[in-house]
Amino acid sequence: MRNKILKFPEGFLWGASTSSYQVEGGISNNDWAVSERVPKAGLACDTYNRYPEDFAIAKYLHHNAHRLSLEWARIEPEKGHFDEDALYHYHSMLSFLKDNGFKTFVTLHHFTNPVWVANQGGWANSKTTKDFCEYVSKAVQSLGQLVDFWITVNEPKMYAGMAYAQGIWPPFQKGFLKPKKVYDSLLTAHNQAYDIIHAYDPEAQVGFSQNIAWSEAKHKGLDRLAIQFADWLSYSALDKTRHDFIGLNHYMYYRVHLAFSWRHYLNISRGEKLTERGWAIHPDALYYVLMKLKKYRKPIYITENGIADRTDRYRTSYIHDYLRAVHRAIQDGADVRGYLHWSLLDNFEWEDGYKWKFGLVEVDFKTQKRTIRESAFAYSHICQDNAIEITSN
Ligand code: GCO
Repeated sequence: MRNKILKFPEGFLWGASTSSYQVEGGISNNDWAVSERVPKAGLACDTYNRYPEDFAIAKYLHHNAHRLSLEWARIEPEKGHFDEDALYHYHSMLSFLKDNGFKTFVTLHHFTNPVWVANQGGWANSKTTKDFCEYVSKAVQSLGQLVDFWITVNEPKMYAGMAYAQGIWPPFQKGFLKPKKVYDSLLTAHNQAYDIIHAYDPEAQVGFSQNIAWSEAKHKGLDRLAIQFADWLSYSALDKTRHDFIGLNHYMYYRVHLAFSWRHYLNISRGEKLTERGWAIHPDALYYVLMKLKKYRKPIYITENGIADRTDRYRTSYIHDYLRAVHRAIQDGADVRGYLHWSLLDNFEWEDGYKWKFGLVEVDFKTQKRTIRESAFAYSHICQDNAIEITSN
């Protein structure tokens, strides 16, 4: 047995991903914070105040890129009223990252909306797209010089599904046609934001993050049709948008089997290793998705990939195995230029509150103490070496 080093391309970006409501704390005026039907993030990781500590940890762990999101509700607490203090605060956060040599990925919409947006009907109201664009203009003018990569919207498909089809996220609607309308509005908003950002800086790098799973049919026929439909939802969005890069969030592998009871229409194959969250661990899935994304001839950044693993028993091998799939995809022609692990810190996991532990760094939510997990050190070596080491026979 020998050890083999698999090098990543020169300049590959390594880091972690976060989002404002999940880590910042102290946000009281978005649609999640005012709802009684979902858990509240409360103080979260208090990253809004503790960012120097958190970013210093990321630097210590040899990350050279970081993804965060701006909270629209902080920047524009009332329609047309922009909070200069909030913009100044984000300016300080991003300057801190830039001064420490990080490439910055900044998301403009990561699932949450200001209360005033929710009150006017959220993304089901076409006016919201125009309002979003005004917020984008302001953000770009104030922060543009500190941003290397703009991610306009995070997982538009997921957001439309959870908020307007499954009714699990605000505004808790279970519509049939609305989800598609909301999805399309988010993609329109993306395209308009793309133009706004490019008018400000023609060289800007703008994309959005799409969650794409890899699914296999248990049987031909209906199972395969279901997959084709799901894939069409994911990939057609890339056909009808303008983007300088593709942001890929990848977690899922499904073995699809349509059953008669529609509540259990989807089955994940047994025998798979599942994470605590119940998601299948299947690194080849990432390889196959990357192979499908090749045809767009755009740089690809993995803007999320990670595992809920409270005990940290599986995270190191998870990262290693998924990166091996990424490396193989690069060898086979996929233009992957960066990997941002979800997430830097344990954080607020939406409808499940603080149940899942996705962090490279453990957070004690009572004391706000950070403890770097073993897997974070293993990942740190990869970041530093720009390579993974494998054992081969
Ligand atoms: C998503 C989001 C993140 C989640 C992560 C883990 O994919 O839902 O972008 O906000 O926290 O995926 O569940």
